[in-house]
Amino acid sequence: MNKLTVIIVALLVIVGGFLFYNLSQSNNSDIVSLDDGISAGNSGEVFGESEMIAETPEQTTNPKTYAIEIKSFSFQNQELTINSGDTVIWTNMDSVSHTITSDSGSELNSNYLSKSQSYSHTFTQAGTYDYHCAPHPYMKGKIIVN
Ligand SMILES: [Cu+2]
Repeated sequence: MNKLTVIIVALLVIVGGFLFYNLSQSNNSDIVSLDDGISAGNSGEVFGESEMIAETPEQTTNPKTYAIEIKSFSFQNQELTINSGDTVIWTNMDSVSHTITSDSGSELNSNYLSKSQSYSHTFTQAGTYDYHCAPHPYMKGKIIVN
């Protein structure tokens, strides 16, 4: 009975030490990721965050989402510079329908957006993306992806 108790206590100490070691490792990788330049965000889930970084070490910045309003027959940000992986959401504020349509190619190809409808697109390749509104070709916009 006494020996069994000693063995159980010993096992608990070993398991506890192992868990503490892993916790230290997690904290270390978290600090490294901050040094890599990850923009400060919510760090509520330390375990989840370090797991994600461990699986995708090539990802060094958090993707961002940008909003562009279409108002008075105009794209409110006529030129916007973003990073690869970022998402842009266009929202039509006019009563007239508009589109987001690439000048060349088919990267941007929205349906007709009626009032308060949105179109979103995630850019995964660096480049300059010129676009217009199909029924109003004088409405112009440009997304620069770094
Ligand atoms: Cu339009």
